[in-house]
Amino acid sequence: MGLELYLDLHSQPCRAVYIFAKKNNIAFEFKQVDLSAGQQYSEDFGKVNPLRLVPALKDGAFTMGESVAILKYLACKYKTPDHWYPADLQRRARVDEYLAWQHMTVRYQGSRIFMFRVTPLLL
Ligand SMILES: N[C@@H](CCC(=O)N[C@@H](CS)C(=O)NCC(=O)O)C(=O)O
Repeated sequence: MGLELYLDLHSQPCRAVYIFAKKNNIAFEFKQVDLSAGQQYSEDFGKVNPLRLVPALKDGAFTMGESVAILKYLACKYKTPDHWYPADLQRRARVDEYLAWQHMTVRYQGSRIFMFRVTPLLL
């Protein structure tokens, strides 16, 4: 069984994983999880990510969630070009620093803008 990525492209961390895999020509099966239809609560998806969040990954019997951890897994497993996740400790630490920082800053604030400014326009 090959690599499967469980995604809903309305989700920012899903888009990050999707773009990274595509950009690096990583072959995967796209498993759509429609959050608006509540598919994250299906029994099958619960076996992939018990936290019921996307993105999630299945690689053979191995499953995991969390976009940042998935990105690092893909970078290491598929040996993507060095600039993505450098072998050099300090250059890698810079990437890790950004990945740790973005959760509560760019992503969090971006989600709030979407929730409070964009969503009302769609209602
Ligand atoms: N820290 C997680 C966040 C994952 C997350 O919050 N995913 C949202 C979509 S952006 C989700 O699956 N929500 C489903 C729900 O809340 O029911 C990551 O980076 O992967």
